[in-house]
Amino acid sequence: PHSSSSSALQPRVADIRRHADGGRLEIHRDDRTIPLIVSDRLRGEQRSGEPRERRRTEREIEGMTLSPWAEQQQGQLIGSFDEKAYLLEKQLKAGDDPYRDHAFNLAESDRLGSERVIRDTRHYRCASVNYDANLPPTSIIITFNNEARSTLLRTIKSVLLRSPPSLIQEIILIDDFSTDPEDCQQLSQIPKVRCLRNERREGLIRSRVRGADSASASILTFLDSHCEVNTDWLQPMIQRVKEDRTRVVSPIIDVISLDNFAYLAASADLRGGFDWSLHFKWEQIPIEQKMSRNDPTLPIRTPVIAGGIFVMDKSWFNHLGQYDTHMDIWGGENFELSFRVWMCGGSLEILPCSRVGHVFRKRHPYDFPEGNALTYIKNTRRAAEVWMDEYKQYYYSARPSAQGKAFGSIADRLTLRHKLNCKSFHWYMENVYPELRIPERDAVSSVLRQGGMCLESLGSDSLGLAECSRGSGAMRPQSQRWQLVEPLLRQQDICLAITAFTAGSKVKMEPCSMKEPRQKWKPKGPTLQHVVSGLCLDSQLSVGPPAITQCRPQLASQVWEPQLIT
Ligand code: LR7
Ligand code: MN
Repeated sequence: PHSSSSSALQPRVADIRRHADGGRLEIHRDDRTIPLIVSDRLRGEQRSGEPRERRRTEREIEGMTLSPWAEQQQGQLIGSFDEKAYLLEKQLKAGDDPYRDHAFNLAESDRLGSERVIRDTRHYRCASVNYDANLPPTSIIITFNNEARSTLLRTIKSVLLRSPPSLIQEIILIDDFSTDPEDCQQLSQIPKVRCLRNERREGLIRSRVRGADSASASILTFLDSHCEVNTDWLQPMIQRVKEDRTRVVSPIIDVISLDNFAYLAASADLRGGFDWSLHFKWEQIPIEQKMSRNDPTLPIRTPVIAGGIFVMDKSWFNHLGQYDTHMDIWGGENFELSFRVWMCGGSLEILPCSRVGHVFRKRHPYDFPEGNALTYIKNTRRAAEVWMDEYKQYYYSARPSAQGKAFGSIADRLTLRHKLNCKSFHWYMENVYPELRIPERDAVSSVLRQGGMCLESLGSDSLGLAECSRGSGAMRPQSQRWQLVEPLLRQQDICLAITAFTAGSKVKMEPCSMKEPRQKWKPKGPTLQHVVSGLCLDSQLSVGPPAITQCRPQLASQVWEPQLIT
């Protein structure tokens, strides 16, 4: 039922697999933007340490999720707001594709109503953790662009119903120039809810900054517009931030099915990670940390946060420079914030006793004025240029198309980094994310020798043979260092490519792409064969520049001897 347009985080494979031991049901997707799900039916078995009488029945679970405040204050919480009228004003018409406008099943969301019982997905030991009685209140900030009325309302009501009222100072909605201003306006009839509408589309980053600037509480809580908070979600986060304002904390993000809106428990031992293309993914916490975790209620350190759902002290948010407001629409701001928090003296944690559900989608239902890919590149490029120091080269080799794309001025952000006296990305790699592998260390470099001569790149277009340099190790000039990472013959992020598929065609260097057939090589005996044309790399020493010709391994000009650089 989904349209085929894809998001930057579009999952490519989703396959559901039951573990051999029958213990767990997990969804594996190769991009891992949706957390692993622990099947409800089998959760009891996983809690074998729990005494029998501690296991809750469904009825008890229901009793717990409808909090005491909800029961006492049902009326006051919503005030004069006419929920039924609000939802009825916008209904799917018979025959409409329920996925079209929001990339989730709107019919199912509408059918559910604004309040429902959800399973308390926390570890049972969370129920007996104590929090300070006098925790400070928070301003909830929700930005949205054309969110469905039923999901937006459910987000707000879950906050009002499942949080101690004294902790909710206000709920600030930022309507990011949605088509219908009434969506937001009408909701401000609900007590504590305020609505700010952007005069033009700003994107979630500038919208959140606007919300934060107008917040009156000293603690900020950010939520996406299609969430459902779970039992006691707020206290653990406010407690940690109250104890130390430099902590930036997130809940475990549970999964709300985009098809049937089932609320599914996410695995409790995941943290946020990424690859060099700055693609977010959930990953298992490192095994040593997992083994030393004997209290499942303790925080989990995370290298990055998913981005949408977190709590942060307002003065710390401002001190650290809020967000990079030159980032547009969606994407990348979670890396920028995460690097900044860690490198400038703070920390990021996931709190397992806090759970918030989120509808994970497969595509963006809204448009990107500059296009989805360009926007993601602009935003991540800004994050890489400001924060990643020399490690940004790995970003560019993983995302060659980012080179040469506009990203605006970063002078202000560099000044900020300097002023805050932040640590280096090298420090971040060593202390926060040592598990992230560095590509260069994995690919060994070698020279490609022909007698005393070596293959050399001379600028982007021309290649040639030159006397092999005497320098050793790091002193060896870059122009003679090659990494044979099949099928690519790389020099960092540029790769050897043929210019045409016919014999006699010259070779050149260009940005690497695993998908480019002109860049595919394989060693064949002493020669280097271009995979698709079947022709071999020939130095053509006396005839002209290096080219591809008919393979003849007995020809000295086709024999390449890789020699490791040590
Ligand atoms: O132009 C826009 N203006 C907006 O106000 C575009 C979006 N938005 C709103 C939108 O209505 C929603 O409330 O911004 C919020 C996030 O947009 P989504 O829900 O389309 O994004 P997502 O859930 O795919 O995005 C995750 O990554 C984003 C990177 O920029 C943001 O950080 C999101 O907040 C973040 N969501 C989460 O972290 C929830 C868990 C998902 C994961 C992983
Ligand atoms: Mn979202």
